[in-house]
Order: sequence, then C-alpha cells, then structure tokens
Amino acid sequence: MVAEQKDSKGLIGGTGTVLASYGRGVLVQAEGMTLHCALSGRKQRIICGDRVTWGYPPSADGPSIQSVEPRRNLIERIDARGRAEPVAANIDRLAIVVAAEPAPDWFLVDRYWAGAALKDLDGLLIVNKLDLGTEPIQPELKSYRDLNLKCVEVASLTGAGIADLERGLAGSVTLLVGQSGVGKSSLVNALSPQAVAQTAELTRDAEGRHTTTTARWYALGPTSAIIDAPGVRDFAPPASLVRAAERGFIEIHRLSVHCRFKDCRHMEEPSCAVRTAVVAGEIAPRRYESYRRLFRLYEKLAS
Ligand SMILES: Nc1nc2c(ncn2[C@@H]2O[C@H](COP(=O)(O)OP(=O)(O)OP(=O)(O)O)[C@@H](O)[C@H]2O)c(=O)[nH]1
Ligand SMILES: [Mg+2]
Ligand SMILES: [Zn+2]
Repeated sequence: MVAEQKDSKGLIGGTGTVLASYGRGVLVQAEGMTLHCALSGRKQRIICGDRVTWGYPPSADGPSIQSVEPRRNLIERIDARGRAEPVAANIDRLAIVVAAEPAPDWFLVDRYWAGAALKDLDGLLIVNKLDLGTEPIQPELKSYRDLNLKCVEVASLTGAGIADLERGLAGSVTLLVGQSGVGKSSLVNALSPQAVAQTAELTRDAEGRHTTTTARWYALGPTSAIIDAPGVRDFAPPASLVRAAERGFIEIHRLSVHCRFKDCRHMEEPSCAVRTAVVAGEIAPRRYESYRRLFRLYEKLAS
C-alpha cells in the first residue's frame, strides 16, 4: 500500500483495483471513486483485476498508473493464431455459464474447466435460464457432478437461485465465462443491482451488436466481486507443457498412474489405463475426446 499523498496541484494518488482495461487507458476503483487513468509508457500492460497505484505526474493533465502489484494469477485465452491474450487477473474462481439456449458446447465447457484446474482455481458450473427448462442437459450435468464439479441452476430473468448463488460467491473474486448469449451479463445485473452490465436488451446498437467486448469487474461486497467477460468460443488454457492437458481432466489424471508408460499421452500407446477405462465406460467418451482435442491443440501450438 502506498500512502495517499497530495502533489503540487493538491491532487491525490493511491491504490485501486482495475475495473476494466480499454487499451489506451483503464478504469480504476480507488477509495470512494472511480477514475479513468492513462497508462505510463507503451509497454505497460494492465488488465481487469490488477491492483495498481495511481497518481498525478507533475506535468500530466490526468491521473495515470504508477505501478502494478505482482499478480496472483493471470487468466488468458489463446486467439486463432495461438497467441495468449490476457482476460483478467487475481481471481479465485472460474464460473462457467451454460443454458439450454444457446445449446451448450460441452467441449468448450471441458476446456474452461481444464483451464481452471491448471490455474488451481475453483471451478463452478452455472446453469442459467432455468425458466426454459434443463431436462435436455441433465445427463451432462450429472456427469459433471459425478466428477465433483459444483453445478448450480439459476434464472437471472426470474431471480430463481440468485440469492444462493450470491452466498456461494461471497468473499471471493469470480470470473464468468461461457458462450455468447448464455446470460453472463444478465447474471451480473441480477447479482449486483447497481451494475449495468451490457446485455442483449440494453445495448443493441445500430449494427445490432450487444455482446460484451471487454472484461469488467463488479463489486458484490467489500470482499466479493464478479467479472463479466466476453463470450468466447476460442478459449483454451494456454500451456507450455503438452502434458498440461492431462492435468485439466481429473478422471484422466487420476488413472494415468496405471498406464504402462510413465509418459503415456493416452493417445495410441499400448496398455493405456485411460483408453481401457474409456472402453469399459468408466470415462465418458466425450470427455476423452475433449482431452484429445486439447492435447492436439497444445501439440500444434508447441510445434
Ligand atoms: N429465458 C431467459 N433468458 C435469459 C435469462 N438470462 C438472460 N437471458 C437472455 O439471454 C440473452 C443474452 O443475455 P446476455 O446477458 O447478453 O448474454 P451474455 O452471456 O452476456 O452474452 P455475450 O456478452 O455476448 O457473451 C438476453 O436476451 C437475455 O435476456 C434467463 O434467466 N432466462
Ligand atoms: Mg455479455
Ligand atoms: Zn495412458
């Protein structure tokens, strides 16, 4: 913590949390106010969730970021070219949102969950739009629950389950991820009535766009926050190690000690305990296919 101090203009500086990053500047929640701050220097990279110190340099006409605290963690996604793109920092939980509509992409859910596991984050599956019914997706939900992924069912539209969800999120920072249109921004608005996250209804512009374009932090209480992030289809946890894919799939990781080869990749190797378990119906074929896809992606990126 840097003590607040007045400079020659009588203006102050202090510490704060970055609510959103807009490329050239950032929005900072400082004590009792929000401020737009410029970045100091071209190389400074600041993202949603960063803890920063801000101040007024003598010749500047507005506040700027002076320094960034070391990050506890950094959540990135990879773009089509395999480059890592930062989404948010210093989070405790990755909440994956699905709904009956749009139809869930379970491979994407597996990837998000693998991403959470690789970063040692709590994973949570939020099923939104309970009012539309959840029957068609119950078998998948059961398979996640059997793997000990916590699943909660809510409707941001009616408020069903929202109070329970809020209690579950207390005291921590949660990043919402999931396909576009599942209702992440609507959930933020339901959880935090003073938030005005942009949803399909509120922000349809001339071109009909309404989707969230940048991660945005919303406080839920003194020690709780939720981050609304753009819906991404191209999410994959960046990994430097090909074997990282395995650690993201707990049921595969658990069995890998029984494979004949210590460095088994569970692809074509003989005496692979993972493939045996898939054949025996102990590992869901879709989960195994998710693992293979992620493995191949990492292999491609590493080459
Ligand atoms: N029936 C129903 N519709 C909902 C519910 N929650 C959100 N929606 C609708 O789902 C649509 C998408 O909601 P958004 O909150 O904009 O979705 P998003 O996940 O933030 O989408 P992106 O920002 O594009 O990633 C809107 O038309 C919402 O009104 C719900 O509980 N029930
Ligand atoms: Mg949104
Ligand atoms: Zn194996």
